[in-house]
Amino acid sequence: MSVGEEDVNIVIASSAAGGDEGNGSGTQPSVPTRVTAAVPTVVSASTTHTSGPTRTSAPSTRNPGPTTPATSRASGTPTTHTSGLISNASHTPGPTGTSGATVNPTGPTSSPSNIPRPTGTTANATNPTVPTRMPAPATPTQNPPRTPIPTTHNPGPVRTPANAPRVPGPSRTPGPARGTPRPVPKPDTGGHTVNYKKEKAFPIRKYCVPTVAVLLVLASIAVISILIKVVLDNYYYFCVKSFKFIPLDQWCDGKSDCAGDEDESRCVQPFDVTTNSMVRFMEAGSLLQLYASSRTSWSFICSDNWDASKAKAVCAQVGYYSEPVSSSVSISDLSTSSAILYSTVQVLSDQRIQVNPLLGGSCTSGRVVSLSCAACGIGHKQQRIIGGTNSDILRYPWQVSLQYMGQHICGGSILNSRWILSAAHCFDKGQKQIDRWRVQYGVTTLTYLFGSYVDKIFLHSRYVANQKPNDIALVKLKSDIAVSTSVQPVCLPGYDNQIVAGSVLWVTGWGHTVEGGSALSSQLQEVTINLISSATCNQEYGGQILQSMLCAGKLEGGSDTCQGDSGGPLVSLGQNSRWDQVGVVSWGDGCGRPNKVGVYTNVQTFLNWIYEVMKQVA
Ligand code: 4AZ
Repeated sequence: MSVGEEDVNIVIASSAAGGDEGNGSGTQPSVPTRVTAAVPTVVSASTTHTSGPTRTSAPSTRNPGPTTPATSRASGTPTTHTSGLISNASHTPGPTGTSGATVNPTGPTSSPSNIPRPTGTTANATNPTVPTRMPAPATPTQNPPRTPIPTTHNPGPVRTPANAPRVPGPSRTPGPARGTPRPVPKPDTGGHTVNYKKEKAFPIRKYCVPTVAVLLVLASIAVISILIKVVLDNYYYFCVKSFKFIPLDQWCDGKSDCAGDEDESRCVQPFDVTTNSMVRFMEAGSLLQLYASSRTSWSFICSDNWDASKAKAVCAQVGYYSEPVSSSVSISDLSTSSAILYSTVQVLSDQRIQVNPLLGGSCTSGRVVSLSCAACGIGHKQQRIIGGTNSDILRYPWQVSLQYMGQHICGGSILNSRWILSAAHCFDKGQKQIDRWRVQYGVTTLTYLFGSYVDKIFLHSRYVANQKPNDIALVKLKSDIAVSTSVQPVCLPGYDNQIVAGSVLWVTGWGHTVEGGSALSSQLQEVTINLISSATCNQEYGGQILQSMLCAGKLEGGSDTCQGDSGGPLVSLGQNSRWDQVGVVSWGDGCGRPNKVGVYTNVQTFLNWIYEVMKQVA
């Protein structure tokens, strides 16, 4: 989207009864916990071990024996103990709040000094009943792994750390063998036994080398597989039934190359509509009108005997299957001057509807039906800041990104939980394979993960590739979209919706922000533009502007759509304060050039095609 200066405008969308394609609709609006570089809690009390327990707060049965150098991992300076925490120049204590006990590598030793434990540190070294020594999360190089010495001991002989040269003690009991359960610690009984466990060096050669080799082989296989898949995906299609590859350009080329037409079965296809919908909606009040063939005319539907089942049946006729909302409007409030006819509706056993003319035009209730087949057009707040270019999906929750093989190709809009409206030319460049398309919705910033799968894609049957007319497409999703604040359908305009030249319109997309640019916008953009009369537009475009197209932009240039915006919605604030999609981004001469405004598919002229496709393909 190319964006220039924007005006602040209020939308005035006028509505008047007028001729159209014979049908139409409008539906009612609707910390991460900062891993605080764990301030090392170093309690540097340099209490050397002395004989006899002096602590009362955590009665330890451990009577320190003669002090042994802290460990071989330490500097060799005497270990200093505090209440449960050992502080030592080379011993990096655990971070505050860490519950790993900081222990004296020489074994649990009570300290005579009652230095308070640092806040938040759960030190259990002082607890004689907790012999397991959990190494504090210190740097491994500083604190090599040590095997806990599970046995508690009382005034014992000189204790030697497990990984220091062992000095035979008078009554050393060997520690438990590797892998054997740790003995349940018993309270010290005053014995002098110290258990040691000798740590074996990890046999790096034995285990690491083969493991690394296996990992390398697996990684190589994965890389090669990915490469093969990428090559195949880009150049070949695999026919599952006939178990063969065909060149990619034969997939979805209109000719069968695989058994059972497999290569032609899941492709973008034209859809020819030959029937006329018998349902339409006025823009004002979303008043329902049905075509009574017996009278060969459209009539309002009298509220007499109207109920939810009738509302559902009527909405199914235009391809809407969610819960409709209906209300009634007094006939006296109708602002139409044409001869008004009233009918009632009957639902047939096959759920089709039958329109019954009311004899004499009488309607007992004096009210007619207003019907919304979807809670649509509930979008951005109307008191909006004009001029900003960065937008938010909450403002335009119907905006979607159509993606092919993980690339954003076009915009689109949500009509209901299954259907997306877009432009036919989005599927021009060989992007015909349905299974490679994804629809991304509910996002402000373009993302490519978890898009919805596509079931079918239909182009208007009179659209010709690389030509401008009938540039409209419908995408049917494989599963329902769940509506939320960031995912909402847009309304289709009423059959009689009229927007006059100068009306303010909004268009959104992730397209280029500079003509000829190479990058999409990662954040959804919006731009405010005005409806330009077809007469004015045709002067610039040499008569190419048809009734089925709309022109919108700024004649001075600067505010426009661009590559990547195609298929996206041009919306107006319609009557009933709901957002109607009046256009689909289609084409234009460059982006944002003066007197070369954007050209849009006129949605109103395709209401019948949209309704019939959604109804027939349901
Ligand atoms: C495009 O290439 C495109 N300025 C879309 C819109 C416009 C131009 C190009 C209108 O998809």
